[in-house]
Amino acid sequence: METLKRRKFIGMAVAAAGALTVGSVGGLSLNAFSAETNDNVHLKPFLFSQILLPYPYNALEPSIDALTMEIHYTKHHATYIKNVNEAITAENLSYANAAEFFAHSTGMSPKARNNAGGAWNHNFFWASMAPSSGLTEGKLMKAIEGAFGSIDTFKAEFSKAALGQFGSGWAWLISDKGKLKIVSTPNQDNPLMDNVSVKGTPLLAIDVWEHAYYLKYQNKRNEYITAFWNVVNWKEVEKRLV
Ligand code: MN3
Repeated sequence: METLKRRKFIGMAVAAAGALTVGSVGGLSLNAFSAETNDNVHLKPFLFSQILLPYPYNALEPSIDALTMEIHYTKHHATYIKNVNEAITAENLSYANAAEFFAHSTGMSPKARNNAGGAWNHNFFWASMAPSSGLTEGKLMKAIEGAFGSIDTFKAEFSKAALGQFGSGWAWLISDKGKLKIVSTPNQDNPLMDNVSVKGTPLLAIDVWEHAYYLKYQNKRNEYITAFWNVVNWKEVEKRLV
């Protein structure tokens, strides 16, 4: 018993000494960190990365064909990611995240801005779709009905914006300080960029560049937009509504 107590005491003493050592080391590294911060040490800048496609290339058939998905993801999107990260390095762009990056898009080089938009927009677009769709009762349906009157009216107005976007671009459902709005943007611009006329939190997007539909739908953008409604990931859209 006596031996056990002594051992226990020794063990505690070692633990206490260990704690003290750790504390000292912690104190030292904290001081070192403060010094680094004061010297304005360059932090690693935010780089864009491509999300893993949340479903196989053929998962959205027949609405979106597998070959279009594969080329769109592996060629178009991958290239935007590669190019924006090249621009970030070459131009020494140092932002903490995508939101901060886009808040400074005015004055950026076309390479940085366009490819950043392409990188982010496609990640958002892939996650906006799913093999099985279906909008059920909930806060999203309420918000859409409140803003547009009905789901059908919303779909009609969103489709009109997508169809009416001249040339390449995107149509978006956004929340502008809690108010739902439909906007469209040219090229790879998005509603997070400080240069766009109506900014807001993106909730849903459709890519209306020809590369998004031409293999299957050719010039019939309207048929692609109609098919898009079959694969909208409403659960994801609802999650984005805060
Ligand atoms: Mn695209």
